[in-house]
Amino acid sequence: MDNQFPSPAGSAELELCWERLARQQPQCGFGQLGICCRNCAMGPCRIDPFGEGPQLGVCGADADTITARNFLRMVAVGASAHSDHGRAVAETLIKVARKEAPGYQIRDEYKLVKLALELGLEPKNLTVEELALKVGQWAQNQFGQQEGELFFLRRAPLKRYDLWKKLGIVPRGIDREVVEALHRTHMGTDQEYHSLMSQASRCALSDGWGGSMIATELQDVLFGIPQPMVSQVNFQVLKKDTVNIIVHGHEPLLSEMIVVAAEEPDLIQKAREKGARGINIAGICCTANEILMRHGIPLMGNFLNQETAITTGAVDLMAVDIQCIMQSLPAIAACYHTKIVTTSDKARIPGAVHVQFTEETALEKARELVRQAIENFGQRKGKPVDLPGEEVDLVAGFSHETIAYLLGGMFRSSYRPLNDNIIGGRIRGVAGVVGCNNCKVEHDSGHLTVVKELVHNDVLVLQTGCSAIASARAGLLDPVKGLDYCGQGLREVCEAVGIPPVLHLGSCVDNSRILVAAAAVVREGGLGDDLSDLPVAGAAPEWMSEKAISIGQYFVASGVFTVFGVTFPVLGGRNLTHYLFHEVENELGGRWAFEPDPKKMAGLMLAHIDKQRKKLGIDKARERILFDMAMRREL
Ligand code: NFS
Ligand code: SF4
Repeated sequence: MDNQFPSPAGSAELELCWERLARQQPQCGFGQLGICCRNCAMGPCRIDPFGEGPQLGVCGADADTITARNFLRMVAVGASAHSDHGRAVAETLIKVARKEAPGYQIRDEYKLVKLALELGLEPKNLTVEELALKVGQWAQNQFGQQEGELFFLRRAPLKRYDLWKKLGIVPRGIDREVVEALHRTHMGTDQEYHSLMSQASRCALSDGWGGSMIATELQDVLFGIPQPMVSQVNFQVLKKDTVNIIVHGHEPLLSEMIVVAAEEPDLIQKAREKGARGINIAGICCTANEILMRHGIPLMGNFLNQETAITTGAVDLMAVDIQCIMQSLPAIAACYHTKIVTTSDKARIPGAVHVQFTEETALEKARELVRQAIENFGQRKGKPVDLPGEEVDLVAGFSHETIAYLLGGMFRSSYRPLNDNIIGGRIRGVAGVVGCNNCKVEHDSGHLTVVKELVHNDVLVLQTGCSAIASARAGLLDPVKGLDYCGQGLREVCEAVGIPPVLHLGSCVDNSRILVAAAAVVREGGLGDDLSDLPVAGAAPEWMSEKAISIGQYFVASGVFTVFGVTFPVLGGRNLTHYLFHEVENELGGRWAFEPDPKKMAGLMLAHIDKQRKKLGIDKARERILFDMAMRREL
């Protein structure tokens, strides 16, 4: 029997996800194609992809039904993860309004009032707390709403909204759509893949235009709309002579408080007494993105760095909250001095210390964690620390609001200049490149190939999640160095505005910012009257999470051409695959594609963008611009 737990540092037996992946080989082909079902006890059933063995499960379900049900379940899980995060933010806002959450405050009254007005609330005669309470309760009700439709859907262009209505996929309430998705996938319920996919759209829309959008909006109210700021990324953001705390996971609720606690003079003093120069915080995954966007806290890395961060030997404490946290962390940390602390009662890990976080005690708990880290710093003495690579500068903190402001200026903040540059051809189109790392792909290589190829071809790239961290590490978020990768047209625009060619919009729930920005571009005019008219495309080159599938589905249902790499979970259902890759475009205007080669992936996105430009009648403008440049060069 092989050793299941890594042995002390430096030993060849320390296993990380790549070794565990190797041990899993060969992985199940049925699972990869999505054609196994264990939804009832007459199974598990599997369909023979070669057509020789069984083509039906015991209940008679065929390959399309089985893959469609599995896909819908992925959407439901992804949507619930994002949305439960949104719910937690709404609950916090309510507690802040009731003064039950000391430590928190409403940082952005402007956004609160703007949101309240949009909701039709009357802010006059109300205190900030009273208004926050109303907005928080409104948000909470969006989750449990039984009838009607989610409010933020009306942020979409009218044509899109009408299409959703016509197709009957307007989400009623966030929780309701997730529950219905699970119900439909129960044995013997929905057994028609089109029907299952329409629920996939409805459930995914309740994520993108519902739970995720609520998370983003209310986090902006509580913690402030992100503003562009400079920060750093890589192993080197951990310091040999400071207490190093890593925050990892997704919600900013706890990490915001850790940031506050780490700046308190008495705790800094305590750290100094222990011989440290100070207290240093760095992030991993989306929690990292949240506090980067609002405080400039440096990024340690993305999903595939969570284990290697520990193996640097420099981490005194890693506080995790929810989602994308590997169960291996405590065992790896046991080989070092690192302490792993879980903080959410939704996410416990054997071997980790648990410090229960609540909004009421958040600041206190954050201080406790910082104290534990300081205490643990002493254990690091004399042990080797290895911080490879070098620090890379980045600019992050873009939001729908700041993009409009940067482009249009303080007094006439607008998307007009962006639209004009797209119409005029300097910017060929806009792409959202998002999502995870997957240890089946060389770390970050998928993201970087796609992003570099796009900016080289004058496509402005918007990013979130682990994908944004990948680009940060490669210098693409540097407004000066990033320009080296740009085509001439994009370069001119970025230089004029002073932005990098790759804009970091935040965590994965902040993909909702991309939806809002895209709707604003449509509203600005000149590029069609629906999201599906825009010269835009989406991609997740290294996806692994069910959340990514939910995001992909709401992009497609919002009219966006969306390409995923690595693998695609329904390939064993031939009709379903054909539907998602082709036919669905006739209904939704967007469609899925699968392309594991990142260079080809970028090619597909560019081809789609060019097709859209042609349909809009703006393909000639670009030719003219390029011709001009060639002529200029000749001169
Ligand atoms: Ni998104 Fe963020 Fe990263 Fe993937 Fe996980 S951290 S919410 S799921 S792995 S991008
Ligand atoms: Fe097999 Fe049907 Fe049961 Fe799935 S639901 S395990 S296909 S019998």
